[in-house]
Amino acid sequence: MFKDQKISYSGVQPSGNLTIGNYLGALKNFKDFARDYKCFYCVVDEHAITVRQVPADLRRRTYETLALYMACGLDPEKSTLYVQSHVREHAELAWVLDCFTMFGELSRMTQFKDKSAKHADNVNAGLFTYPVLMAADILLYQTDVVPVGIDQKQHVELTRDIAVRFNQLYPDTFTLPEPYIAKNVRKIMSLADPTKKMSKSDENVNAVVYILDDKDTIIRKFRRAVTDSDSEIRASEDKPGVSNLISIYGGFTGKSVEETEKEFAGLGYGEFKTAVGEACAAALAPVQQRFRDYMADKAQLEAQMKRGAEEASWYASRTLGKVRKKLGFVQL
Ligand code: ATP
Ligand code: LTN
Repeated sequence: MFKDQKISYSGVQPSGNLTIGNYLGALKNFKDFARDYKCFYCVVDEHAITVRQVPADLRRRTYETLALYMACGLDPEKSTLYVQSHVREHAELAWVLDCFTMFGELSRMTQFKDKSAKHADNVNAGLFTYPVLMAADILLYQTDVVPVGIDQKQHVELTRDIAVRFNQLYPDTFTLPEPYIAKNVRKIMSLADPTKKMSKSDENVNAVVYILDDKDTIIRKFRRAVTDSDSEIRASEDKPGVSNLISIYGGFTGKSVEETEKEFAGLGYGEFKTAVGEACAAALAPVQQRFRDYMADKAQLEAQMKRGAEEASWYASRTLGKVRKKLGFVQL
């Protein structure tokens, strides 16, 4: 589709207020690909409805997520920024790929296991086939690399398996994608329980730092973060609280674990937590300012959505056309 250009593709669900986990694990890295790759970044609203959403909130967050993409430095002139439900090919390819995905494979997905435990009253088929829709997102654009947090690596690997299976039957249909996981930042953990992922759908707002939190709130949340019983600022498996803060500090300042341990050697948790809060607030301030500017012009955001959807549809329809033909669907 793009002869000499590699493709980067990713998506974020408009299922809650975005967190610094989303920022450090995903959004912040998106723009690193913009120079050398053709980039597609999607607001995956169809994925979000696998758990119940309030329609007005879903709508507002869809605008906000698009505005955050731009506030994080993505230029809509260069990257294709769009909303998943505006491009019908996603749902259509997902159905086809459903027929090339095994029940056993989907049963092994840890996100399905976690989410079905969390939403035991609504274990719907969409929650189960969620990774197939994600595979459709990725494969429609002949993607080479998918920048995501480590929790999504399993889904990208499944996407690859589905693509290999399809290509074996119908050669040269899909490019095989690779996940790209940011180096220093693995998984950002909850500030209240550092053995649990920081998640935008966490009910405890103090466990989560949101990208749009103001400076005082950010510092207060970090000061309350759960740490460990001794007072040494050192990363290790038996110190998940401090290790998480070191990882967050590194994500915002670019400092390695060793540099951070050295910088805070001999100092107490109080000082370290304040420094993490300050570094986080300083890095997010310009993002928040740009976000407010973009949100102030809804018509412009809608124009952006429309343009993104038109661009994305053009590419998506080419891949889907190829798939339909290969499968033996009658072309009219
Ligand atoms: P939800 O709570 O609704 O499941 P989420 O917070 O996990 O949502 P997603 O929209 O599913 O967010 O994720 C968007 C991107 O952010 C994905 O690439 C995901 O891997 C990354 N991400 C989410 N949470 C974290 C985290 N705590 N640490 C690192 N990366 C994360
Ligand atoms: N499943 C991802 C969101 C997502 C995505 C994608 C990420 C949907 N489609 C395509 C990368 C590429 C999540 O839950 N974070």
